[in-house]
Order: sequence, then C-alpha cells, then structure tokens
Amino acid sequence: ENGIVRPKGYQVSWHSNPEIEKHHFGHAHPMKPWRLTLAKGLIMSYGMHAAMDTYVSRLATREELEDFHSEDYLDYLKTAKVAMPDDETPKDYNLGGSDCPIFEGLFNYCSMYAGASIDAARKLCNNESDIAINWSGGLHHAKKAEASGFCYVNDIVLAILQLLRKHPRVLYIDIDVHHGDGVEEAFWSTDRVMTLSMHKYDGLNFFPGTGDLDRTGPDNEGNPGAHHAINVPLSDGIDDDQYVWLFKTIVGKCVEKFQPTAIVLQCGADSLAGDRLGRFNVQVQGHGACVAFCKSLNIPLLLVGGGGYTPRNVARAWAHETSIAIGCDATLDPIIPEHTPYREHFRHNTLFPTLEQILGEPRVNRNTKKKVEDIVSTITEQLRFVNS
Ligand code: VJV
Ligand code: CA
Ligand code: ZN
Repeated sequence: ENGIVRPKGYQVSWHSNPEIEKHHFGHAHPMKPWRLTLAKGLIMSYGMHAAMDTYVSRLATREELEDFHSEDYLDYLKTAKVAMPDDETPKDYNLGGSDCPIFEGLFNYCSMYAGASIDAARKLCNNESDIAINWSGGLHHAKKAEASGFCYVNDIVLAILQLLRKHPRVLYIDIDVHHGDGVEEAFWSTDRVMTLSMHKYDGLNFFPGTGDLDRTGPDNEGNPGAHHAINVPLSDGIDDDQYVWLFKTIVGKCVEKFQPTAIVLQCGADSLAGDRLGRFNVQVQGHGACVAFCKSLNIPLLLVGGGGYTPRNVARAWAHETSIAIGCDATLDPIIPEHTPYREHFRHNTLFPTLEQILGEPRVNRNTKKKVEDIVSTITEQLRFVNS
C-alpha cells in the first residue's frame, strides 16, 4: 500500500488495543480516548501498519502495577464505584473530581495503556525493536498513590523501570505542554534516569504549577539524583523555530553529558497550535522534528503519547511521527488519503495545515530571543554537575 516498505534490519513495534479507545471520561471532558481511533485510522490508511510489528496490547498485571503504585491505591482504583463528578471536588486519592472522574471500566483502561508501555519497553530491552510506540500511554502526572491531571497509572514510570533492568541510563524527554511532574518525582533520587520536560510555565496559573527552570532535583547531601531533572519553562505562543532549536540544543547537551542507553519520548500533542488546552504555536512539522532528532541519535527509543485535546491535530501529529519512526515520512503524500476513516473530521485535507488554517489568527509569541537563549545557558550550567 502506498509503496511503504519495511526498511531492512530496522524494527518498529506498535502497541495498541482498540478496547482502550472505547472508554469515556464523560461528556465534555477534554481527554477523549477516541482520538486514538482517529490516529489509528490515519496511520492505517497510509498503510504504515504493514511496515511495523503490530501488537494488541494486554492488561498490565497487578504485580507490574505494584512496581510503582501502592497496594491501597490500586485496590481503591479497582473497586471504586463509578462516580462522575457532581461537583469539582476530588475525593480519596484525588479521584472522582472533574479532572480524574471514576468512569466505567477505569481499571481496565489503566491496565491496558500500562500493559502497552511495559510491552513496548520489553521489546527494546530484548533488542526486538529499535523504536517501540504506544500512543495510548504517556500519562505523566500519575503519582505512586494519587491520580492527577487525567492520569491514574503512570505507564511511563512503569516502562522506565522495565528499561532500567537492562539499561544503565535512561533519558526521559517530555514535549507535552504540561510539566511531566509524576515522572520527574518518581526518579528524583536516582542518577540512572535524567528527566527533561518542556512546558508552559506560569507560576501556579498553569497546571500542574511546577517545572521552574531552577528545579533540577533535591540537592540534599548524598542524593545521587540531584541535578538530573531538567526543566524548560516556556510562555504562550512559542513557534516551531524556537521550539525545535531549544529541543535539539538541550537534548543534544543532555545526551552528550548523560550518555543515555535508552530514550523515552513523551509526545503529548497538546503542545500543538490550536489545542483546546495548550497555548503554543508548534506545528506538526516542529513536533515531528523532535521525534526525528531522537531517532537520529540511534539509541533505543520508546515513543508514548500523552495530552492532545484537538483530536484531528493529535491524529496528524502521531501519524506523521509514526512515519518518521518507520522512515517513510519523506515519501508520504501530505494529502490525507480519500479512504481515511472519519476523513471529514480533519477539516483540511493535509497532514500539515498552516497556522492560519489551524487558528485563524496565530497566538502572540511571548518568548523573546533573549529568554530562549538564557534558558539554554542556565541549563548548560546545570549540566556541569552531571557526570556520566
Ligand atoms: O487545572 C487543573 C485543575 C483545576 C481543577 C479542576 N478544573 C476542572 C480545572 C482546574 C485545577 N487541571 C488541568 C489538568 C490538565 C491535565 C493535562 C494532562 C496531560 O495533558 O498533561 C497528560 C495527559 C486542567 N486543565 C483543563 C482542565 N483541567 C479541564 C478539565 C475538565 C474540563 C475542562 C478543562 C474536566 C471536565 C470537563 N471540562 C467537562
Ligand atoms: Ca512537558
Ligand atoms: Zn498535557
């Protein structure tokens, strides 16, 4: 189909399960697992599934979930009675509020997206794939015993724990518009994981309110994890040029210093222009350039999803990024194939709509050249404390 061929000796594995897409967070909730159906339809209409090892993911086992989460939290998550929010106030374990409702099939939903990330990580550990993909994962806010920001189980932490069985050092990179606080905190005290998140930061005004430039990990005496958390706080309206320059410059320096043997890239698509919750002007091209840069490092790579609240743009980004993983991006027709399911949902028939097509009027870019350069010099200083 479409002339897509599997490159010899280069394996991409794709982990998904149509059951995940059927779950609903409730009417009008921004998180729509259905966006995965839209993305999958686009990926398959291009014939990309033929160039990957495709796996229907399984449920994570209780034991696997306990690698990170507390037993009492998992018990509660499994047995909690469906409680769609009648008011804003969350209850035990931050569950049942409007951000993290208790919906039908919640525990299955969590076990499934976690199972997919764990399987994907194992493929990398066994050298059975070079890039493993789980677009249903990337739920970076979940804590050991607490739900947060649409995230209940932290599949990223679970996947990194798998990678650490084989890999001495894992670099975690997070391009979701929100701060990857759950992953950062989970690896606060180890020097085997470096976390790097780029996000909108505006003090307490933007969720989750953490991720200041100065936050590099607790440097109390003897903490090996000190200096291994890198944060890139950004303002509204950042464009592809600035974003991709920052990404390549900072990731390049982190890789040089830390010498990771595996990389996990959280590809939250809420950093794209036109996102319902996001504030940036990043386009599908710039978002994809981050994936391409990671691929070019030739280090085993796990790609997970994350946020993304304008489904048509989520589908575009993750389809484009799947094509980058496979290596067929250069030959892909940017016109969305006629037979793509739900094609009418895309509004414009291209993978790469212009900012004008997406927004009408672009958001003002509040990131000055000086600010962006200052971020790089501060992080360069911070990395002097890291030795591989
Ligand atoms: O800002 C917050 C927390 C509040 C309390 C709850 N209200 C609804 C909003 C303010 C302080 N939460 C954020 C959570 C963002 C999570 C992002 C997750 C990810 O992309 O990083 C990874 C998957 C937030 N921003 C917007 C909303 N919540 C929001 C929630 C809704 C909603 C509209 C906006 C929940 C239900 C409904 N509408 C119907
Ligand atoms: Ca982020
Ligand atoms: Zn997000």
